[in-house]
Amino acid sequence: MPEDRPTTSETPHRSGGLLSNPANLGIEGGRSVLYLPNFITVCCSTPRSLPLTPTLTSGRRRTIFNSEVLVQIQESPQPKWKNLQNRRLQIWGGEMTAKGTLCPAPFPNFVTQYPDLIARLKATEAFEGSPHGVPNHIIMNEYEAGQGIMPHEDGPKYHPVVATLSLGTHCVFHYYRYSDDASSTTPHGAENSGTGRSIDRTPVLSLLLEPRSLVISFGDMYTAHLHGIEDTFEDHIKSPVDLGGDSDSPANAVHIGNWDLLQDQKLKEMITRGEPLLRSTRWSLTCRDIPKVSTNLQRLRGF
Ligand SMILES: O=C(O)CCC(=O)C(=O)O
Repeated sequence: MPEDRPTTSETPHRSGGLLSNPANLGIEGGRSVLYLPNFITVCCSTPRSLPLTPTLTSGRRRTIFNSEVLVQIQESPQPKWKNLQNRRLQIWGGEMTAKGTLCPAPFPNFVTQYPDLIARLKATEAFEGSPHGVPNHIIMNEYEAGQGIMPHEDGPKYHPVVATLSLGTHCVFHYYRYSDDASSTTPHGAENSGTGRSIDRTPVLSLLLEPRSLVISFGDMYTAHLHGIEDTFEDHIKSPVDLGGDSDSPANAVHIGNWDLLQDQKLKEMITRGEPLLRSTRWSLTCRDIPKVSTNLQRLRGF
């Protein structure tokens, strides 16, 4: 088996802000990943700009409209969505050309103002070494229960730091390594792995991403690993608490590397009881900095 040693030296700046709090750095194995629970607080989770109409406060829609950002996402017109085979997405901040140049467009107000997502991402200092010091591009993916994203790398067109905000339901996020073993295959094909190399089906790290949490991947976890989410309707998590008897984790349960950082007691209790976590809709905001930006378009658009 080829070695897959974590490299902790390739960290982004950690001189202050959120990253200076050791509690935020507790990912098992010292991987180049940060997990920040409750990155968007409950105060940003109440729809503020829309009236609480009966539609918004009733049933399933109330569950969906549990954040200011989600209100805006749900209100966005159909043409803003790109439909893929297994999910749909929106691109904020402008389109990237095939050669990796961003044709910039202003972010929607709801990611710059309330909540002030870009300022909060700047405060993490994860983007301090990036060309613009902040993300200038966001892909917002919407996954229904049963949908996921195949293992892939984000690639060299972005500065090698990616911050992902999770909204809606939880998910289990896997990091994979390439394998030299020809018999290894990807768990469910490879999306944009771009290399034709085989992938070790056993994740090097799996994280439970709670709603409103942020995960930041950098260093070798960005440049030399892949990440993906299985297309499943429920997640079985291995409980680190052994209660014996019926509460044993099932055989397919996943070991997660961020148990000690989890904040959602209800989720933790379900895992401890050996219960599966049922997925519903999840929205993720994948925030990155594209170094090459088209200045011509910037001039034409007057910013
Ligand atoms: O939805 C996620 O958490 C991951 C999204 C992702 O990997 C991507 O957009 O490249």
